[in-house]
Amino acid sequence: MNNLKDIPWQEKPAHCETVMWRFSENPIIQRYSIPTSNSIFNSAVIPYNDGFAGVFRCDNKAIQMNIYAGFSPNGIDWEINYKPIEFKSGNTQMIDSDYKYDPRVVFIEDRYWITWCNGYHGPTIGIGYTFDFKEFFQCENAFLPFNRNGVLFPKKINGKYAMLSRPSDNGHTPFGDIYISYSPDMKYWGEHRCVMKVTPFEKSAWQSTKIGAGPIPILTSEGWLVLYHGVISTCNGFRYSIGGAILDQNQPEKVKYRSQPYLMAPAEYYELNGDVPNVIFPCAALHSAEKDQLALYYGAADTTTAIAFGKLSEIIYFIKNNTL
Ligand code: BMA
Repeated sequence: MNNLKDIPWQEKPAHCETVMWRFSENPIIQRYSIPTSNSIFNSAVIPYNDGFAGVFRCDNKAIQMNIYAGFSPNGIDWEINYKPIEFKSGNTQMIDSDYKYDPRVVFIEDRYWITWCNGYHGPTIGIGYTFDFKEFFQCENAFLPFNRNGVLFPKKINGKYAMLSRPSDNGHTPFGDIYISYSPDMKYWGEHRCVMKVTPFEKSAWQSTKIGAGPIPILTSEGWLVLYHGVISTCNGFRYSIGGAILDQNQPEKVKYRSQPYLMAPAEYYELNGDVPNVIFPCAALHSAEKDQLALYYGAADTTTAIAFGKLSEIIYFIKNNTL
C-alpha cells in the first residue's frame, strides 16, 4: 500500500464558513458511468500501487445491487470494471449472496479487506479480501441477519480485529445504533458492545432515527475519528446527513466527543435530486496527516458519487467544541 501520494484536494473556497466543503466538479462519478449501471454511489476507495483502487456500489438497470472494482490515477477519474466482483471462497465454503451493497475497504497487515451489506436471508455484513483487486475471496458473514454498515478498524485493537456495525431489520429500518464487535481471526465475532445510540429528537434531530458508521476510522492524537451518517424521519421520508465522533483509542466503545450539529447535510442539487433524494452517505475517506487533509467519498441521493474536503484538525476541533 502506498500512503505517500497526493490525495484529491481543493482549497476551501473564499467565504466558506463550514468545516467541510464540496469538490467543485461534483459528482465525480455519474450514474451511467458503465453501460449497465442505473446508479453508482455509496462506494469505497483506498491508495493502491501508483494510484487508487476502489470498490463501487453499482445498481444495474434491473436494480440488482452489486459491487465492482475500479481504478484511478488521481482518486477523481475512475475506470470501473463492467462486470461485478466474482468471489472465490475464502475462510469458509461459498455463502449465498442475493445482493451486495455499501462496501468499505481497508488495508490490514497484508491484504485489503472489504466489508459490505450482504444479502443472506436479509441484509447482514459480508467480509472478503483481495491482495490485488483482481482476485477476491469471500469469508464468513460477520453476523446473523439483520445488520448493515459493517466498518473494520484499520488495525487490531488489543490483539483483535474490531468492527463497527448497525443491527437493523429486513426493511428500511426506522431505528439503529452503532455497536462494536471483536474477532481473533476475521471469522468468529463476539464481545459485542454498544458504542453510540441515536440522539433525543430535541437535542440533535438530524441523528434521532438511526446512525451508521461511514469510512474506516482514522487514528488521531485524540482517538479514533469516526464519520457517520445520521438520519431524521421527516414527513417526506428519511434525510441522511453526516456527523463525526471521536472514540477512545484503546477502548473504542467509549465515545469521547460526538458532534451535536452535523458536519454536512444534503444541500446541493445532486444531493437533493436523484433516486432517493436528501441522502448523503459516506463510505470512505482518504487522508494525509502531514498535510492535514481529508477527502470524503459519499453517495449522493443514491445515484452518484461525490467528494467533500476538510482539514483533519478543523474537523476534530469542530467535534470537540460542539460535542453532545
Ligand atoms: C440505507 C441503505 C443505503 C442507502 C440509504 C438511503 O438503508 O440502503 O444504501 O443509501 O438507505 O436510501
